[in-house]
Amino acid sequence: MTSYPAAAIRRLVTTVKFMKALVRPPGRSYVECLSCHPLRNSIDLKRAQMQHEVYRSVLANLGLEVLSLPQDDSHPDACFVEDCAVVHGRKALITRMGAPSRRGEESAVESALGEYLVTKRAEAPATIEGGDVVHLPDRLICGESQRTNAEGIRQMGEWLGVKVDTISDEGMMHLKSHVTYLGEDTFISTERYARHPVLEGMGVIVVPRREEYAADTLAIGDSVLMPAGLTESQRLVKRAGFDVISVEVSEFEKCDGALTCLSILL
Ligand code: CIR
Repeated sequence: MTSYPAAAIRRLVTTVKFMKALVRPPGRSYVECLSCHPLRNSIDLKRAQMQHEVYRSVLANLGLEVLSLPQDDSHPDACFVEDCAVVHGRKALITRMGAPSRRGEESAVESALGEYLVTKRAEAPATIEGGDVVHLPDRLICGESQRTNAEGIRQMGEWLGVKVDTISDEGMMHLKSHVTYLGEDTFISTERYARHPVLEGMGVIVVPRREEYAADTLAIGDSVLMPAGLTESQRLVKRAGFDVISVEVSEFEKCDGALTCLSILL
């Protein structure tokens, strides 16, 4: 009989194992994306496309099969595929996005995911976006936010058959801009939710106030993708025992997007 070290077994139950990543490069209209970022008028499309190419190769180097949808020039925000679906196990909820201009992005995502998963669409009056959903192996934490309402959260929990905890705050756009899960029973969070009851009993790395953008991380196995330049937060995550991969996402930050937004893991 093979015996596995305790640390390896622990890692298996505290992280979600992904095989594939669905992505979509930014299209020609990307500079018209929804954004409140002060630098939104300086978005460089070529640079965004290059940064996306590097992102895809990082995922491939981590062993994921990268499924790339054709760009969608009719939806400026379409590269932020995460918002189009929530995957848990072998099921996906195709979302009804809270931002009306983004509705329609989900159709190509639905067809692609339908090859591998059983899908169902969220129905009005639900609104829900994947950027609000933090994935743990045995539960989800969902933001009730500017983009996701209580009915969206209810439909998601019912279809995916998983426990959902909620963080409600109408002042937030997406929960994952504030909290993400690293694995190993550890979150990374801005101060805003670091002491929220749904994180209780778990480790929480709190990012410094000037590095709040570092709270949106993408954990794949033992590796954690983090935005380049936020060195203090990267140091905290390394010190907690994770391998950090630093990724340039300046042109996505200018569209209020971040690392998780650019893929759906399945
Ligand atoms: C939006 O406002 O919808 C896009 N400009 C950014 C979406 C970012 N998505 C995410 O955080 N999951």
